[in-house]
Order: sequence, then C-alpha cells, then structure tokens
Amino acid sequence: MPGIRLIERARGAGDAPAVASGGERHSYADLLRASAGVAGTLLDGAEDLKETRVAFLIPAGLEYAAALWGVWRAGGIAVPLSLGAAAPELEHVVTDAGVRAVLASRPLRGRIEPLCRRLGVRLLCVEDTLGTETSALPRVASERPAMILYTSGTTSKPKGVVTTHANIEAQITSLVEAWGWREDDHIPLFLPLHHVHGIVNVLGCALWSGAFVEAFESFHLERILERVGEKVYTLFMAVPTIYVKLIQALESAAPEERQRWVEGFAAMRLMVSGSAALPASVHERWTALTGQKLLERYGMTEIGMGLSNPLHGERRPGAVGQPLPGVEVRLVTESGDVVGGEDQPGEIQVRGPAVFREYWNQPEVTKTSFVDGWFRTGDMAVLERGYYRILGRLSVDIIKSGGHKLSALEIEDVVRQHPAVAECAVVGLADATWGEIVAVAVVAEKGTDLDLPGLQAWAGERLSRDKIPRRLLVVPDFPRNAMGKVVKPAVRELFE
Ligand code: MCA
Ligand code: AMP
Repeated sequence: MPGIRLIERARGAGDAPAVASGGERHSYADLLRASAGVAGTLLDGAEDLKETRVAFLIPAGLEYAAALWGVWRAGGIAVPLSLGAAAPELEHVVTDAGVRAVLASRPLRGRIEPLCRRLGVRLLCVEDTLGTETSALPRVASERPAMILYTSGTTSKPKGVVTTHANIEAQITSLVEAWGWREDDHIPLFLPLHHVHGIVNVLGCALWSGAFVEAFESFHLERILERVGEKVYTLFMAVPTIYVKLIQALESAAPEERQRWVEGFAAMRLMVSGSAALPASVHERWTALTGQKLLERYGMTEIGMGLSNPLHGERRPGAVGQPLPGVEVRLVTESGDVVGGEDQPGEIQVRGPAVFREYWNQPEVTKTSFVDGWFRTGDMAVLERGYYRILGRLSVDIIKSGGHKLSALEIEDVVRQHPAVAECAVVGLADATWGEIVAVAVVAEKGTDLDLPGLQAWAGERLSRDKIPRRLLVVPDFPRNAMGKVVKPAVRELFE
C-alpha cells in the first residue's frame, strides 16, 4: 500500500535546505520534525484523524509546509485558507468544508479567532505545535483525500475541489518530468498558497525534487528583484500580471540596477507563466528585455496542469503547447463531437490520474462536470500546428483577474446586498495589467447615491481584494434579451 511518497522521499534529502523563511534556512530533516510535531498535536492521542478537515491560515514558509505535511501525516484533509479572504469568505470555507481545527500563524490568529469561537472549532497556533514530541503516526493510503481547495465557478459560492494524495502525486510527477526539476533547483515562492499554482507547481515539485524554496510572505517586488539580482534562482513561476509588473519595474529602473536584475533573470534555467492568458506582447517584451523565453502552460484547480509548451523546443507565444505526461486531452464541440484534427475549436476535456476526485459535498455538480470519465473544463481551445491555443471560456460569468478565478455571480450576490443597489450585473473588462478587472453596472434604488470609492469600501468588508469592483456604472436598466434576461456582453459594451 503506497503511502504519501512526497513525504517519504524527504527522508533521503536529510540536511539539504528545503525552505528558507523568517531569515533562516530549514532542512528536509527540520521539515519532517516540524510536521511530525503538527501531526502529533492534531492527533492528541488518536490513531488517525480519519479525514477530519483541518484548515490553516499561514503565510509561505516552514510553518506552512509543516502544517500541510502535518495534517497529511495525521490522516487529515488539508484546507488552506486565503490570507486575503474577507470574514464572510473565511466563514464559507470553514463551514462548507466542516472544518474541525484551524492552524494559524501567531500574527494571523486574531483574524480567525472570533469565527472559531463562534463555530466551536479548535484553534491552534502553528508555532506551538512544531516542537511537540510525537509517537506513532498512521500509514496514510494514497487513495485517501488529501486536500480541499476552494474555487469559483458558475455557481455563486466557491466549491471545494477534493484531491487525493495520488492525484497530487500525479500532478507533481508530471511537472517534475516535463520541466526537468532537479535537486539543485532554487525557486522563489511568492504566490498565494491556497491555489494549485503555489502549492503544487512550486512547493510540491520543489520538495518532491529535494530542491530549495525561498518563501516570501507575499509578492514583494523589491525584495524578490534584489534576490534575482544576486543570481540565486534557477527557476521562476508566476502569473502574467506579475510579468507585467516586472516589465514595468525593469523599464523604470536605473541602468545599473536594471542590468543586475536582467542578468539574474537571464541566468535562470526556466521561467514559467500560467493561471491566465499570457498576451503574446508580454511574452515578446520579456524575451527582448531578458533573453528568456517564457514557458506558458495551462492548468486548473480540478486537474493540476494540463497543457504545456516544452522545456526543449519551440515555446510559442500565445499558445499553451501539448498535453503533459500522464494527461489526456481532447476537444469536444458544442454538439458533443470529439474534434478530430486541427483548426476546429472545442471545449477542453481532461482525463488522467491527476484529475480531482469530486466537489466536496456536491455529488450532482461532480456528476455533471464529467462526461464519459472526462472532466469538462469549460475552457475553449483549438489545435494549431501541433499546439493548443486557449480561445476563452464557455461562461461569461467567470473572470480571471491577477490570476485569480472569480465568479461574477458571487460578486453580484454580495453587491446586491448594498442598500443603494436595486439590481446589478458584474462583468470582466480586459486590462493590460490584471488580464481582466471586475466592473459592476448597477440600477440604483431611487433616492440613493452610489460612488465607486463608497462601494469599494463597503465591498472590502465582504470580499477579498481581487473581487472588489474597479469600475462602476449606474444605469437606468440593463440590456436584456426577449426573455428579460440581462445580456452580459452588451453590459460589457456599456463600459467602453
Ligand atoms: C489588487 N489590486 C487590483 C487587483 N488586486 N486591482 C485590480 N484587479 C485586481 N485583481 C490593486 C489593489 O487594490 C491595490 O491598489 C494594488 O492593486 C496592489 O494590491 P496588492 O494586493 O498589493 O497587489 P499585489 O500584491 O501586487 O498582487 C498582485 C498579484 C496577486 C501578485 C498578481 O494578485 C497574486 O499573487 N496573484 C496570483 C494568483 C494565483 O496564484 N493564481 C493561481 C490560481 P491600491 O494600490 O490602489 O491600494 S490558478 C491555478 O492555481 C491554476 C491551477 C493554474 O493554472 O495555475
Ligand atoms: P483556477 O480554477 O483558479 O485553477 O483557474 C483555472 C483557469 O485559469 C482555467 O480554467 C483557465 O480558464 C485559466 N488558465 C489557466 N492557465 C491559462 C493559460 N495559460 N491561458 C489561459 N487561461 C488559463
């Protein structure tokens, strides 16, 4: 019975550096010890957590990795929380997943304490668990559920995507093979750790490979560039918005500083972009500035990574390459026919061991998301000269902003509660930095005033930063079809 191979492999890495955080380097042995402490504390004498959901609110660093591995080693299901979530968003995840215990870093404890108290959920400071002596830990089979990540979709509230240890291992090993991960790799980690991009592509692949992760508590541009200039990194993984911000920083830097940063980027063996479309212009500008050809890939919370440009060979701007090892991909037309050749668009459907098990507590939604064992991504693509190109999404209600997937319906449900809002329609508008930004058209209640700063302040209490409306238009009514239904593409045009 295979256990959690990611963790078993770490024993072989011993004193090699695993994670740098808080100004210190922590070895694989440190991580094993710290995660055993977390596991022992959670178990508290029990043999196995038996899939108890344990959430955590911890920035990137040793404590985060120890919490993730500790929950797994105790037989629990890890539920990483967004550090940027507003109180109602945290409550949704904690209640929907039926979380029984929360691990928080000491500085963040106060943010979740009232919720835990109200719901009767056990709250622990992760720092207090790391040194705990641990007796026997259970053997956790790879088929058991390991993690629930919340993702927005075409339903209002985010859904929990359940992956097993075997799913996560398949997601990791596919990338390790395709991108040639090595034990001497050194990568900065600045992406949020409640998404696959940060958890699997960066942290998971690095720890699987015996490589070294340098953790930043958030995307701190200056500090990251400083380290890039020291030529310490071999790998870099980011979303398109980050490359846009890096281009702006390089272009506005003094010549000497810029030269240092450019040399640091040029020295890396691989730079990857994903989570949202990388405009060909950004791809080309990055190459012109640094000499690096970005490798663009396509993925989704439910499948891990699906398509990728190659490590060796043509990295084509505007395209996402070919299926990754172990991933089967097909395109299916609206009428349900499987596309046989090139130049015909279809929905991307994916099959393979990396594909998630189910949506948490949503058997019906899970069922309708698969057709004959293939997962329906809701993304459209076309195969051109051997490479897939993403065309967009089937639903207008999915917005991608700064690499975050947002549901227009979820934002509408919140904005509608504002006392000055009679009706609202949320759309994504194209934006050079963020990919898309959230825009809201509102029919106001009679006799009320509504302005953008006021709405933003109000929304900031209820929604995370990426979901806050960046544009507001007050309209007498929305464009509607014959059935009276709001026509979103026409709403988008109102902003032009
Ligand atoms: C923040 N701001 C925004 C947005 N977010 N404005 C418009 N749209 C937004 N989405 C504003 C803030 O209000 C603030 O304005 C200013 O920008 C700076 O905000 P801050 O939060 O500090 O920004 P940042 O730290 O620079 O963050 C940008 C970021 C972050 C680093 C790009 O959004 C990020 O880490 N994104 C990555 C998400 C990710 O990992 N996605 C993977 C999921 P002011 O200055 O006026 O206050 S997808 C996935 O996992 C699948 C499997 C896949 O394929 O990878
Ligand atoms: P998430 O559910 O947050 O994991 O986001 C997954 C979605 O991000 C996919 O369904 C796509 O719509 C989008 N996405 C990821 N990578 C790319 C890419 N390289 N190009 C275009 N869209 C992408």
